[in-house]
Amino acid sequence: MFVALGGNLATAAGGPQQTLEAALLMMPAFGIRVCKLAPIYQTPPLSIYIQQNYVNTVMEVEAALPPAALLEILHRVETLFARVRRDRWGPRTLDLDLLDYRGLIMPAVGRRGPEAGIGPLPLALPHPGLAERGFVLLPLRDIAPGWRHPVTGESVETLIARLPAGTLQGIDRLGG
Ligand code: A4P
Ligand code: MG
Repeated sequence: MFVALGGNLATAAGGPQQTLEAALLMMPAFGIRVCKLAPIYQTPPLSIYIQQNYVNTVMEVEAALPPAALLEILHRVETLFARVRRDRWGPRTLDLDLLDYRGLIMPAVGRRGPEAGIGPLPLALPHPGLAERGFVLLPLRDIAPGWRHPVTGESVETLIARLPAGTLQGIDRLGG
């Protein structure tokens, strides 16, 4: 199971990188075991809104929870870090997306992206935006180079190679 972490606003824990690190430390208390963690990347915002750079990473987790319960817990952790849903794709303190739950396929219904409004959307797996996002695919490849998209069977390497030119520009691995 893979979870993407991202954020671009400060919290009581500190800047976005400190927030991600604090959220990671909290996982075991929620029954989520972090098996692998990719390096943290600084990434330019993908959005219709002008906003600060993000930090992004991906973790591999194990949890004895069905997918909806796992996502609910991830949302609870987001709330602990003062996540406020104001605009879809708007700035946020912490975003935890369930990328892949043991290859399970739950097709996305309804509209996605900024046009979708901020109301809740039904769980979709794998995460619908995954294949288009350099800031997800690069850290995913770091910890799971053999990963394949559950629907298309394409490797993470193939998906990265297919990203439109310029998508990876400005995505930098942070030291430490
Ligand atoms: N939802 C359904 N399936 C899932 C899933 N597999 N994982 C629901 C997570 N959530 C899922 O999510 C929207 C709704 O989708 C929720 O009801 C959730 O239960 P959200 O977190 O409330 O809203 P969002 O994150 O603003 O929207 P969305 O469409 O999930 O956007 P993304 O894909 O999270 O993109 N630029 C950079 N550089 N780095 C980023 O991390 N993130 C975004 C948001 C935009 N630009 C970015 C980044
Ligand atoms: Mg999200």
